[in-house]
Amino acid sequence: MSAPTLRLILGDQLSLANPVLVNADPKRDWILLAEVSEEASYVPHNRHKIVLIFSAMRHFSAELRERGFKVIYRSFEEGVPSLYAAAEAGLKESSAQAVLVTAPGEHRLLVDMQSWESKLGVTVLLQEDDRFLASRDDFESWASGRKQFRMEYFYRDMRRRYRLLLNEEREPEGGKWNYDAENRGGWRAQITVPERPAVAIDDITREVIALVDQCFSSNPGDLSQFRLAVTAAGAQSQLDWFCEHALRDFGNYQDALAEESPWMFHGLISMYLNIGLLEPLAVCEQVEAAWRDGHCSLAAAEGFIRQILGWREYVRGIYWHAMPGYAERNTFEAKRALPPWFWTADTDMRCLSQALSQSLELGYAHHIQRLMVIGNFALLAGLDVTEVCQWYLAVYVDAFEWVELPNTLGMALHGDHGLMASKPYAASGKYIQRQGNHCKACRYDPKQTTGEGACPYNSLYWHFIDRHQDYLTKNARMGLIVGAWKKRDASYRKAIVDWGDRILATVLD
Ligand code: FAD
Ligand code: DLZ
Ligand code: SF4
Repeated sequence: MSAPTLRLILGDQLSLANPVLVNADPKRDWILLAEVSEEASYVPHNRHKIVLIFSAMRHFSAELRERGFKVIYRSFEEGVPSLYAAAEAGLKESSAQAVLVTAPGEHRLLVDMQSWESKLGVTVLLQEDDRFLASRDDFESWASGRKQFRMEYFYRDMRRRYRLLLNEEREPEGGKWNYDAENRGGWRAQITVPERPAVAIDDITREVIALVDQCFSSNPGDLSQFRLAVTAAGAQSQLDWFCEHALRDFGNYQDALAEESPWMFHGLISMYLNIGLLEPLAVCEQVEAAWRDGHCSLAAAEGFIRQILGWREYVRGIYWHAMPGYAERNTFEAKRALPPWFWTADTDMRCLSQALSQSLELGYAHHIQRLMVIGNFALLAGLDVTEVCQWYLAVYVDAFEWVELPNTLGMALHGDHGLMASKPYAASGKYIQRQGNHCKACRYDPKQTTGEGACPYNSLYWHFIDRHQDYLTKNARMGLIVGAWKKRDASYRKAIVDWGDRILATVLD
């Protein structure tokens, strides 16, 4: 029998398909999972995220033991400082001769792990994370020779490769690759948002909640509202519920904003995909089957599959393609300090206050809230790119840098000179008014641009266009807007820019 190996499983690698488990010999090898302070505190993670990860790790280790594996589990109370320290102690305890780990999803940890072999004095093997549908090499071959990356073309290749939503001629079902135009409905409370099913909280989760309450008391997150699944079976029930009750309306209201619901008809599955409780291809296949069985429209199924097969894989490709320099990019040299109310949601801007408060309390906001309410505000106000990215990494339960950074720095803040998205997602209050029903109850008026009571998004939008006109003119679509702006009377423009300055000096306190 060859020498035992120590197989380290990280808190976001909790699936039986994890490559380090595939060839593991339960009689010979040791599995290591560790709750460590370095991972739990490199940003002030939302408490929901820490509970989710610790509880899911504890459930997963119990499952591995039931399957006959020898598991070393370090709980947070033991005070292990880092994954390196856990591996070092784990080697002594197990007498293993090598460490095997699936490559982490964050660059900082990958760099750290690359130094382990020389420090530990044993072989440290980093396996490729094959839980994604495009490997890093796949993305590089797709990207090579292209001047511009556009998700749509990547997505079409992925549809062909995985034969999703294709007809017998291997053409897209319904004759179109993309039904985005049918996914942009606004919200006027036309229908009732279905009640989400409760998730049972067992003793393990209860214990973790008590621990996190005590040790992370100043982090965001209201744990009395904890409602996440912590096992693969629990995550699957959430997905089943979504396919039965919400997928049907996901398409129509994908881009909508609602006063009465934080999640509307969204899947609420990103955290499960990201930590290994759900598998992306199986999710896409289940959604395709729901469409084929008549449970939803093609537009709904295509819209949902596009997010997972397209966007999720694309952003991961961009991250590894462009790191480490990516995190330093800042197209607009945005440096204004993040206002303290990003951590309290205490602002009169109704749409923003609601998006911030649910992000802080629940660790969740849907895509349009992240992009067009919070991200758009940060873009227009020129908030510091690094601070904004750190905020996103901290507050969301599904946040890991490989997915958070391209979405925030690239898509929302356009900090990467358009590598990720063809134009900045900048919009005035008019867009938010069209997409939802927040404005009615807001103290600001989305129809006004200047003066007391004018919606701050409006003057800040034109302030952004004005201060970055040289850059924006080079973009075909933004160029038209800059052209129209420049044709306006100088005194008209000055009044709006002055009002924008005033907003920046007052609202951002
Ligand atoms: P649904 O709307 O139901 O979508 C289904 C699934 O598609 C999601 O679960 C997710 O896995 C995937 N998906 C959708 N859009 C994207 C996208 N742009 N990138 C990657 N996957 C996508 N997603 C994260 O998983 N972690 C993050 O840290 C994160 N940060 C974001 C930051 C910003 C500024 C923006 C604009 C988007 C961010 N997203 C992030 C993408 C997206 O907003 C979330 O995946 C989604 O809101 C999760 O909720 P859901 O499961 O209900 O998604
Ligand atoms: C996010 C997180 C947290 C809060 N805690 C742990 C932990 O204690 N142990 C662990 O193995 N992983 C944790 N994680 C997930 C890691 O931060 C994640 O694996 C890396 O960020 C790479 O994606
Ligand atoms: Fe948001 Fe402006 Fe509408 Fe208020 S008026 S909810 S700030 S878009």
